[in-house]
Amino acid sequence: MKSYEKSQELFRQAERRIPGGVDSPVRAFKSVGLSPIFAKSGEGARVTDEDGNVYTDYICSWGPLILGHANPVYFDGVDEVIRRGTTFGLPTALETELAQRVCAAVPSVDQVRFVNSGTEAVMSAVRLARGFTGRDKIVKFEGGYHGHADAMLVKSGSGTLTFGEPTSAGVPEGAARDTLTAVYNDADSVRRLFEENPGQIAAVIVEPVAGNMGVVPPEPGFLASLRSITEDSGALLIFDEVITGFRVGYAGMQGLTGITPDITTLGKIIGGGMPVGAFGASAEIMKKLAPEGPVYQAGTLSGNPVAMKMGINTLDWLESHPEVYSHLDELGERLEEGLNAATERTGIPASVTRFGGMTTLFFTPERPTDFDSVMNSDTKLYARYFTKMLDRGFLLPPSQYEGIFVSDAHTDADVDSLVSAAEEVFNELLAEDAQA
Ligand code: HOZ
Repeated sequence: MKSYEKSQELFRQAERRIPGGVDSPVRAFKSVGLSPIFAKSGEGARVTDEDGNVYTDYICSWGPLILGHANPVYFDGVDEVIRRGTTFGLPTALETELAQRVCAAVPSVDQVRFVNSGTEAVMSAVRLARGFTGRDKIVKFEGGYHGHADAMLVKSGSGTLTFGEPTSAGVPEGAARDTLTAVYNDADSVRRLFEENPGQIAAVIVEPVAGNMGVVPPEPGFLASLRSITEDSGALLIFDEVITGFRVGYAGMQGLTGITPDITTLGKIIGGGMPVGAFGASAEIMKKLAPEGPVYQAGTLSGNPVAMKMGINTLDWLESHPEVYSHLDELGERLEEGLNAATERTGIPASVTRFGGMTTLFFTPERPTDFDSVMNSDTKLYARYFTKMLDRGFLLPPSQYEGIFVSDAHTDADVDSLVSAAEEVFNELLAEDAQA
């Protein structure tokens, strides 16, 4: 058994001054019945905690670290940027440099504005959609998570789902009233909302690969239906590509599918591990934003030079190394096949979902396709699995409702050892249950 003593002491100290001891709820490890490990350092695919335990990391900061931890690529020239000054409250050339790269890569984006997080990106994109269309209602999907702005915390995923509050306390009725929810992978449920609310829906917002109720890929035709439903009714389609942007391919999910949304939100990878978000669209839509147009949006640290530089470094590497994407896909496929085989051999009631390098092992025999089927998962079994895997040196998401992320620093051998540890753990869990 590993010792987690130092992490536990740090957590006790943190709890005194930080609510729940953490700055983002999922990392509290509460849903897996543990206290969190405190990270000390990361290198490539490994994280070392404060007790000196080393793990192969399958959280990867929930997506930004596509090149692994502390890859020198992120840091090239960053020292110099820091020494010149970290924030000015004035534009810098680096913002335009990153904007040029994003606009060249992402089909729907002629212009982009940088913010500090995915939450901010979505909050601003929704306001922009409302300002552009003159309509108030927004359609989102059950189990879809788009950050923690009031209007998005309705039947949402990620931590809200993990802790059983998909519609958060503190969201005023007024803010939630204009948020309609549909069923992921069910275009008819969206059509019905448009029929019931004619001329009132400003936008449909969707994670083109759901990544915050566990990974749930879109069924064939689903995203295309959203495109035609929104087009037919004068509403905008927003792809929340905070996770999928520059991850499933250099042009994101819209590049892979050829389905072009009206507005795209981005984050994570475009900051190379620094806090960044962005939203972009056609020039026609973006000109509605202040100072050109009437939709207000601002931020003191937006377009921060250090974050811009790290984002530029990351995108430059990805653009010139397209093999990163095939590598992630191969790792994901190997993981999916390995876990499926282990599941079959042991008879553990589990199923695997995957898109590219994003995977979830759901403890339900039927592969989930939407929120309701995700909710069939045995979260207690997941918690036991998580604990045993952590002890074997595998850092998995501390919640059933999150995705496993691999990076370019992961290897086939990493994936194979995860799979064989998982099979060992499946057998242990089944043996324990047979004895109980
Ligand atoms: N699912 C979240 C990121 N998309 C997890 C982040 C967190 O809550 O810490």
